[in-house]
Amino acid sequence: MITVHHLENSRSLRILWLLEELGADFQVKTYKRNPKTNLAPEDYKALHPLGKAPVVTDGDITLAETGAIVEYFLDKFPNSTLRPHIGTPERIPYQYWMHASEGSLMSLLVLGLFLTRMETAPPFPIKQAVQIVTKKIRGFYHTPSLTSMYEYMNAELSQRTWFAGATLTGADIMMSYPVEAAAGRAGLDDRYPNILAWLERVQALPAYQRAVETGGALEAM
Ligand SMILES: N[C@@H](CCC(=O)N[C@@H](CS)C(=O)NCC(=O)O)C(=O)O
Repeated sequence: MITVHHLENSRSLRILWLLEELGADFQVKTYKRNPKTNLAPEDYKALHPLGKAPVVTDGDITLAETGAIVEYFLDKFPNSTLRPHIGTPERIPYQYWMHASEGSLMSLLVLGLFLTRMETAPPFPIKQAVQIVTKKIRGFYHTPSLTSMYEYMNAELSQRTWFAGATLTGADIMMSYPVEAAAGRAGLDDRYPNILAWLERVQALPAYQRAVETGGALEAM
């Protein structure tokens, strides 16, 4: 039996959505974040050496890392249309967005989250000094990198309905979490209408809605 160990308000929502799209038979075990630290609870940490969501078990196999889990299930359901065949034009953007989701976009969003925490958390005597540093990091690296990424995504989505082409693929599932996070807290607004229209298409999909019913909607952190 496939078990999705779902951490509330986390990347594991993508796996619930994937399995709904695949029509897989699975069960869900839900875990709450530590209310003080927002980290996964101890019983989640026991599932895998890194203890990061998502973790999925399939019989004796324990899986972690969203992209690897998506590929595992696309191997297990080879007739699904969620992965373009090797050699097709759609395969190139599929692979790019599968990896860019966590590798490029999500890493910028996590950096932004920590910059914001650094700006707001320190006590008065050091707050101003910290803010001078974070402003520099935002100015020379973070804001231009994130803006380029949003512009690139918006341009790509002016040419196609989904990230890899005319049909939904695993790349869209991978991109859903960072796009929702970006729209919630990281300046992804109506300057990028094609991305927002894509997000509306995602949220209208019955399988996505079933995943949200099971796992809860994502909330901005
Ligand atoms: N690149 C990893 C990131 C995993 C990750 O950081 N997951 C977050 C949830 S969105 C987590 O487990 N946070 C709680 C914690 O670090 O304890 C993946 O996509 O699986």
